[in-house]
Amino acid sequence: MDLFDSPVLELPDAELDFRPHWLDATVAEQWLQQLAAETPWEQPQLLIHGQHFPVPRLLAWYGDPEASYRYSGLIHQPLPWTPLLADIRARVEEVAGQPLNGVLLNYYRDGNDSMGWHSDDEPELGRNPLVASLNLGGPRRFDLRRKGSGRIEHSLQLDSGSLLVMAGATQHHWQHQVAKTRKPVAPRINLTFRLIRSRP
Ligand SMILES: O=C(O)CCC(=O)C(=O)O
Ligand SMILES: [Mn+2]
Repeated sequence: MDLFDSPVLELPDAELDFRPHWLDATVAEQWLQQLAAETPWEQPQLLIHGQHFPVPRLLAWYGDPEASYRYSGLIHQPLPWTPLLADIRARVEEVAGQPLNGVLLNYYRDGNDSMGWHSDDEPELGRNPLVASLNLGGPRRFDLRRKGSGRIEHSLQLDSGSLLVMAGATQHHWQHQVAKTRKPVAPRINLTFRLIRSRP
């Protein structure tokens, strides 16, 4: 059966496949601990109106040698795949049904860490990017809004072990965010696997 034959989530102009219990909870916890400990986390500065602000989370970019990627305004060369990340990539590729040559790791240390509204529509991802997003650790809310609209149209709770695949025209029409929260939340690592088709 094709990945998107029976999407759980029906939003117009989007292709979303959400698998809340994709990964066993014990494995998710093991991967979280290992990735938190072995990743060379960075916190790049963003330049906004001439002022520097640290990105409100920690990041790392891994991938095949050709998969350089631009985020936070900077071009990042990929770190080489670790055995664990290579294993996770192989499993995620089976669901995605296509190769994925890079992964962005986002580490949300607590509810104060966040990711602002954006679409994953960088030119190097090609026309209709597939982004496969694996969640480990504390649950966070993932909001979706139409481009150009200020109203949240749909929210998902991304629990540990869940996998969200966005494909097709999703990034043309929709933006997503992970907002800050005052609720106490456990540390969370999100891995977004991508296919970089050309150099940025
Ligand atoms: O942390 C998340 O669930 C979202 C991550 C994301 O949107 C991204 O890396 O582009
Ligand atoms: Mn994104």
